[in-house]
Amino acid sequence: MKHLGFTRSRHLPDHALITPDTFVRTRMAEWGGAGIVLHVTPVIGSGARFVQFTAELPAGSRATEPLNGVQRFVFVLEGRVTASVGGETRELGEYDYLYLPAGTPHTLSSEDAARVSVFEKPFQATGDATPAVCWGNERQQAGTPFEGDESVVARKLLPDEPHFDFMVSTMSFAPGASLPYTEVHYMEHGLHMLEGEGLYKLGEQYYPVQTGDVIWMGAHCPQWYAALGKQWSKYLLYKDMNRHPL
Ligand code: UGY
Ligand code: MN
Repeated sequence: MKHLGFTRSRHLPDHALITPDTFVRTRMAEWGGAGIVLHVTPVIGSGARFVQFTAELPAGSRATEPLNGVQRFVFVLEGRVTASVGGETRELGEYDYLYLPAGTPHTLSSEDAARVSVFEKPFQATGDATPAVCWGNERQQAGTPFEGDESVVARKLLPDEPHFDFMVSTMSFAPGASLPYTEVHYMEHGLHMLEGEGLYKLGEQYYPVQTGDVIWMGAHCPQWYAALGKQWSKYLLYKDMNRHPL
């Protein structure tokens, strides 16, 4: 559908829909030769407090930790990635993920081409416990019905503890299922459509969305989703949590 400048991508002050036909790659020093598609940054719309990007790792690539003070969450979309943290090395495959607290030296390398979705956020310390490294696989997480609806399943990928200042979860929807109401909240979202298709209401607009699309929802952006098609749809969702806004 890339002709005469047409795209489904939209960039507004409180939300953005970013479709793969508009992805543009850059490099980042700590990602070696990887192609980085920066989706959500502090300069999007009226501003975001986190960063979301897709890293396209070529065969033989190697990445290291972000700037000091920044946490990283990595989710494998495709291929295999070798992660080394604190003397431990593990192979990550599709839907495996890894959370790295701020200031955790690590490497992420790939023998063959791989694609990962990454969220990064400066850590807001509370004086209480600090988060530890977390490994997991999305498909092994127990799902819970979202607000009591069995046709909408939420899976939390990080511990639901107050010392974490963000959560990454997945939301899965049976065809025809929807969020129970239009949400309006202070917390921001970064979203990656992993499976299926649906209709996303952002602000006053309704957007058809499908696998591969990325969405940014700024603070207080009205949001609602309904699944279309014949299969369950699923999205990966970042949300800041557990901190006073001031
Ligand atoms: O909990 C949430 O904020 C989530 N239901 N939002 C969303 O899916 N847009
Ligand atoms: Mn929400």
